[in-house]
Amino acid sequence: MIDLLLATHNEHKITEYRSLLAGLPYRVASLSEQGITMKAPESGATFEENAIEKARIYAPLSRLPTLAEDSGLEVEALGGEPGVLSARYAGENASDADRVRFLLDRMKDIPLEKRRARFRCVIALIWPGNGLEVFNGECRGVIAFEPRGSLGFGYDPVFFLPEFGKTMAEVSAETKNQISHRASAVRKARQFLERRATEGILR
Ligand code: ITT
Repeated sequence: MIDLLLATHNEHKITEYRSLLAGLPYRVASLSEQGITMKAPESGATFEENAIEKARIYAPLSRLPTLAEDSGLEVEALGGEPGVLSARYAGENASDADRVRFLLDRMKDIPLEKRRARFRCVIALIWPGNGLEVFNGECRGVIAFEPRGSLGFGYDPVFFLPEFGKTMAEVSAETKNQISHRASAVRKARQFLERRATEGILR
């Protein structure tokens, strides 16, 4: 098994990645296990810039192969907001519930047919001294008028999935890990991760 730093301070992301990376020859190490407490500034204008920034900051601190990600929600009728500001949309110390309420308030006059949205996830992978790879995933849905469900995290309770007739917070973790933006990005990264593991073992 090869150690892979999962460079996030978000416990929910860690739980999801542990499932999504299962079956690959990696042992997931968290920032807290590595004693890394610093928080990347996330100064980029895009998910990709932020994911790369996080990977470039955390990889040298750990000296491990590093997976960083930036993710968030884009609402069509809000011109792509909250986007890269998803985690900070309702202020720095707001809770998930505060962010959901803030979003619903901003969207209170927007009719159902204009509530299309997507979750996006960009993964940046760095192998120390060995370049950078980026993988994108997305998941499409509709912003509900009220929160429903208690699974998942973040904006899941208002992210309605028409094909399931449920919000992302009402489908099981297993289902979320098949259809989410994160699952889609990991699926694309899988081959690369497998190849790198084989090269590492042969070296
Ligand atoms: P790290 O930077 O340490 O990874 P973070 O929570 O700050 O943790 P981001 O900057 O990538 O992560 O912000 C992502 C935000 O987007 C997250 O806090 C949620 O509000 C939202 N989000 C991302 N993925 C989500 C998901 O699967 N379900 C619901 N909301 C999600």
